[in-house]
Amino acid sequence: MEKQTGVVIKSTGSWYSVLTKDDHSYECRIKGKFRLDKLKSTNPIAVGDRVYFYADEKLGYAVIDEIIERKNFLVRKATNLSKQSHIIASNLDYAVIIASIKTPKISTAFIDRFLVIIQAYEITPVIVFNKIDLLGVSDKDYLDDLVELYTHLGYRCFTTCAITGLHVDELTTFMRGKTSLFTGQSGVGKSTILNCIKPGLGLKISRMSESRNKGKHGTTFYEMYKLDKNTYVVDSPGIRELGLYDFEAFEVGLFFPEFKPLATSCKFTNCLHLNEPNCAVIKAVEKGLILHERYVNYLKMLDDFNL
Ligand SMILES: Nc1nc2c(ncn2[C@@H]2O[C@H](COP(=O)(O)OP(=O)(O)O)[C@@H](O)[C@H]2O)c(=O)[nH]1
Ligand SMILES: [Mg+2]
Ligand SMILES: [Zn+2]
Repeated sequence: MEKQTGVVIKSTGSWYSVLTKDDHSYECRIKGKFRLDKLKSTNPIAVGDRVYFYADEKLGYAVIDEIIERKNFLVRKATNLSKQSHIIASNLDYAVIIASIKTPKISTAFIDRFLVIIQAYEITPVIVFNKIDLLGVSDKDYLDDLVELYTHLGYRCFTTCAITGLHVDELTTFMRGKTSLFTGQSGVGKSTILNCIKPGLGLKISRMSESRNKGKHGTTFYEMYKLDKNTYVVDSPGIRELGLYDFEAFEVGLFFPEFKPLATSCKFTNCLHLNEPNCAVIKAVEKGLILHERYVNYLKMLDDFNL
């Protein structure tokens, strides 16, 4: 039978749902010895992959036999101990981190880690502060400071309330024609925002009592949804999974935009800005030119390297 192309929107590990341009969905398997990865990944095909497939009449199901080269992909370590990677999703334009100031409480360490990792994979990070309806006056000031900080650093920020839909339309417009990954702590409102963007999507919303219980996830695996023609979004279980896979310690600072112009003034070329003499970054932190909290979050990331 004739080959068709489509995009992988769901994977169970043995079955893949492939959606064609005209919105037909096919349940596919992969060809016996299908291995294209030079990377040692545990999954040869991930959500977001564009593939060629054909319906095999003898087998009675469709078979994926070729993958179109990926523009980019996001990976995590398969398990803590293994050297193998697991591809989370591919061909992404944006990775959107959803955060709330309260319930759950915001973690700028999470956000800063996310920003570094996403940029390393050449995907554009975006920040959404949701649940702004819950904020009192001082919380609002804090939110304004965060938006100013991250906007100034060059990241696109949105502030939303997914319950009333406030400002969600701005995010919708921004995402149009692109493929985005949604991530963030459990309970921040990822599924609620998606249901708000596309009523009828019918994603399961976790009750607050559940979402406060860390580690419980309403979403258990990655699935891609078509929001409209050429607009896709992947809802992901949580940011905890994102790690510094295949990273060198000195590279972390390259993804802190406010460090970058200073790094050439450090005495050592591969300065880690830890405690080296004549470090321009440390000096800037001391002078208050770099936000102390950002620097602390940077140090937390370096902790992963057992220096
Ligand atoms: N007050 C308020 N609650 C929200 C908002 N967005 C989501 N929620 C609630 O937060 C809880 C978790 O939402 P959910 O979408 O399941 O979060 P997810 O785990 O990130 O997908 C649910 O009880 C939602 O009703 C918001 O903007 N304001
Ligand atoms: Mg969810
Ligand atoms: Zn330095």
